[in-house]
Amino acid sequence: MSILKEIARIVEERSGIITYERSIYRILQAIKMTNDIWEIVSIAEEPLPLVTETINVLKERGFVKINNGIYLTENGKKLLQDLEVEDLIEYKCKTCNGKGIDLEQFKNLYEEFLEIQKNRPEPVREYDQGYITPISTVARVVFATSRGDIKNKDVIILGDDDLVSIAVALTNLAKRVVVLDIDKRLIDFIKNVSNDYNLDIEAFVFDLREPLPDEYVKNFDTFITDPPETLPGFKAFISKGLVTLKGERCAGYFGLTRVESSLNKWLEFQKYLIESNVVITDIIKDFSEYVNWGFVEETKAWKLIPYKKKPDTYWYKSYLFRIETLRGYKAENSRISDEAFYQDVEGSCT
Ligand code: N4P
Repeated sequence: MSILKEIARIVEERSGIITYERSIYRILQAIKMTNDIWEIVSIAEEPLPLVTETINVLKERGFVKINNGIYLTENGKKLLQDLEVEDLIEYKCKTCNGKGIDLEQFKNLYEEFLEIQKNRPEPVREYDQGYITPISTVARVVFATSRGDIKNKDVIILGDDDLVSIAVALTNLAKRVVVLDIDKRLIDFIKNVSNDYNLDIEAFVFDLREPLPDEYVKNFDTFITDPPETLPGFKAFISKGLVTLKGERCAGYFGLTRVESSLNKWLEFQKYLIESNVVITDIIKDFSEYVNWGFVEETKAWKLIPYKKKPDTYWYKSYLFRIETLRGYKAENSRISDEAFYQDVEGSCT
């Protein structure tokens, strides 16, 4: 059996996550490029528990050693040579940082948003919060604008530690901006900003596991959200998003990571969209970068990493998805049980 296959089998057995030879290969590529565990997870694009388990096996076999970083041993270097492991170079556009949009015309909006968000509530573990950088929030809104989903539209944001509602309102383009979040601190913050800047944002405390009240049903053109990445969490947020939409050819936006979701889980998410008669129109890699959250030492990720050091780069990123409803699409407005809502075997950041 090839060494990649052998390691993949052991990692799959121990982690409970489907592991491919390519998963192991990608982790070796990442180790070749950096010694930092968080960067390795980011480059490898495999779930963090799969990456840390792979590093355990590589260590047991004498391919790596841990010394406040991950280092290849002589045997490890030889393994990489034998497998002809190559660097992964991204050739990303330096102007837009891969987001694919030009923010030039939105400089003032960005400056204003940057100022406003300075005393925002910090993320809490209870709700698996973790917000994206201000530039990512503004880019999300500009991207949605470029797709025709903001101007003269009724827009709803489901869960908003990213403060997307504020950025949408600052464009002055939307007809209506509504935001729902479980966290009263966020709703109070958004309401205060809305009053101070005359933004007319309608903000309410709401737990998205509950069925949506009538006033939110079939009343919006566009929804924007960033779901927890368990199947129940994803379904709760996306189904509620779909429920808010007026009808056919309305749009939804959400983010998905590779840190907390394998491609097999992505497939489950995509199956759910297909079953709902909803189509994906856009996927943009690493569109959103997350500001490192204060409670990292309380997370499963912290327990799993082979040496304890806080991240010092934006290593946790999400792909931006845009979806559209098609004829006969289905949207369920049911109560979701809170079993495994925030974390499954692949998750680790809460
Ligand atoms: C997780 C953040 N707990 C980071 C640390 N997740 C939700 C945050 C909403 N902004 C990210 C989920 C991405 N789909």
